Amino acid sequence: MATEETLVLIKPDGVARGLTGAILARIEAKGYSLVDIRLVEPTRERLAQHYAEHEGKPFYEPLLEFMMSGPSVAIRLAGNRVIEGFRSLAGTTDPTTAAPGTIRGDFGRDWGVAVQQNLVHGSDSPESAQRELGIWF
Ligand code: YYY
Ligand code: MG
Repeated sequence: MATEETLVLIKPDGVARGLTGAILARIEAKGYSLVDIRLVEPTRERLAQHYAEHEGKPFYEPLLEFMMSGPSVAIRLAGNRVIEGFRSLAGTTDPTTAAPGTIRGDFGRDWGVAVQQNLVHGSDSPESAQRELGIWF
């Protein structure tokens, strides 16, 4: 068994829409362990570190503004192959086309909101997970 840790964020839209409990229920139902969890209102500096790979892209500024619009729930999550597994649970980036059964596919709105409002973040590799956990915890 390959136990790993990943960073999960329930983004400001998920918290504001009262979906924290529903999202946590899916994470727990899958059998993952909450190692640490906290409500965070991130600074621009923290977000710039977190989203460094996207600096300069057209969606970068709106993404940071959105991420500063309210608190997020940051989770240190552990489990067997949890990095890939949580990404699968989350669904693809754009909620409009994310598969039913995924967090983004089931809860993501496809009217009048940008792609950035896709409810959750999950680290995409072991290297990203280590880096991002260091930024948020
Ligand atoms: O890892 P994931 O969150 O699925 O997507 P990324 O490509 O890393 O992009 C990070 C974040 O940026 C995404 O969750 C929404 C936002 N975003 C966007 O607003 N518009 C895009 N065209 C691509 C990404
Ligand atoms: Mg990403």
